[in-house]
Amino acid sequence: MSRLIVVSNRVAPIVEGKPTAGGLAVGVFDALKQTGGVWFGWNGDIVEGATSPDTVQRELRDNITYATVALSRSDYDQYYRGFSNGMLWPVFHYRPDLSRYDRREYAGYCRVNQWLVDRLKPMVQPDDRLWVHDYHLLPFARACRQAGIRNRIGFFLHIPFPVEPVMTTVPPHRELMEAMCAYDLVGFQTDADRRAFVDYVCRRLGGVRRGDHHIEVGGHCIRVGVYPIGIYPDEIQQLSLKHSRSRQITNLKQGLQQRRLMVSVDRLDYSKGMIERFTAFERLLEMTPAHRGQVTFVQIAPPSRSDVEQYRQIRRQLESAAGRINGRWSDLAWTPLRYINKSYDRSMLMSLFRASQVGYVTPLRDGMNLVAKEYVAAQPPEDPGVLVLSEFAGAAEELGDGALLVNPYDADGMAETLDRALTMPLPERLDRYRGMLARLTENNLSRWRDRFLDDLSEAPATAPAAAA
Ligand code: GDG
Repeated sequence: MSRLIVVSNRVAPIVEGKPTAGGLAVGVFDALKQTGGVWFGWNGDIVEGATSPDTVQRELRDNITYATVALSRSDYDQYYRGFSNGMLWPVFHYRPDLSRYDRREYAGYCRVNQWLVDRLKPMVQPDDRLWVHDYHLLPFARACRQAGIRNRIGFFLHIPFPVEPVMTTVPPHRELMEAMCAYDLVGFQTDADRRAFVDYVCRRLGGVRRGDHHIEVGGHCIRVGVYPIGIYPDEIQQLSLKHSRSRQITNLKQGLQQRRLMVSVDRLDYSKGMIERFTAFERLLEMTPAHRGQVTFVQIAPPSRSDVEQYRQIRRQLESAAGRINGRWSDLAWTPLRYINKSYDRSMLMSLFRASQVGYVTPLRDGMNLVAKEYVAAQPPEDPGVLVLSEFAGAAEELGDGALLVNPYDADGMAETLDRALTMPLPERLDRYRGMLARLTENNLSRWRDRFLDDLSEAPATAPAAAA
């Protein structure tokens, strides 16, 4: 089997047996462990100055070479904080109103992509396959081709891909899309994302569909596919048992005194719909007096990207909403909302999911949302909780039959659905849980990886002349 080179914005070496943070890291690690290879990207270090140091640090562990670079402050500001997170992230989550375009940042984004390719090039062998991840690296393949790298290169987008009228709010949209067409395989989380990409390429770049899976554009044939990222349900179930009898979970249960528990876990991000979620929880208390004093909602939201203004803003809004709701509804014996701004050990989170009656996962837009999948997998099989899930999460395509789907913009509708979730009888909960678990088991993380890599091996190879 040919060697695999994974490229992602951030590389964080994984130590087997230790709990890790999330889907991308686990999936990539697993793929690399099987095939051996290189994981290349930024190590998270920022050095003062205008230019990033050219040194590539290498570390071999578990058959994987972690090859990482540091970024200069100005590259970090332009490529990562500026264009990736200040422009692409909001637009791809359908929030152009929150985006901010700066030509210098875009130039920095392209420059860092090219610079990363130059650092990687000496490590690439003729048979290697390259698997590039996420919105930070849309022009990576084009830069590879310009540097003479002819290997098969696949790209997977972890976040949504916006429809054409939204995509076109990114000023250099055409250039970015042309650059994306240098990949041999482009993969998305959902069919809606795939369709949006294909529509743009066919309508604006003169692409022509070739069967169900290919588009021909500019003399190059790209394979396009849908690969919903998964989890390992058995592993989550094991993790969820680990802390079930720990002091923290026992104390939490005692403190609840038979009250029902609703849980949400999200990076603190405006795309996750936390304000709307708080509002709907308050509507529940207004509309259904029977729940007052009887339900506690725990929102865990570890801060993220706090050097981007929009993230500081959403944090202030959430603090104020949480204070207002608790001020209005708490009494001496009950605090309705516990809003916690810190991160927890992964197995603690899974035990918390297991201890709760409702998983409340309502992003305004999300590529997939692994929390929704983890919530289901962590449930006690004989007495599972209910998943309330936004119809705008990629996970709704797979879990729509078992979860209670909501529109996060409809506070009254969400409040009614919460009431239904909190009072759902056991047979219906069992039925929904079993259906969802079967789906998660079938579409697990290995399947995501294997389908992507199989399709990459079958994608039409880049012809040297056409690619330059
Ligand atoms: C992007 C896309 C797509 C959260 N808090 C803690 C913690 N987490 C873990 C969760 C989950 C992961 O982080 C978050 O994954 P999500 O999928 O929910 O969201 P994003 O971070 O936005 O991820 C998303 C994903 O990529 C994969 O393709 O699904 O749509 O936006 O695993 O459990 N983990 C620990 N402590 C925390 O406090 N240990």
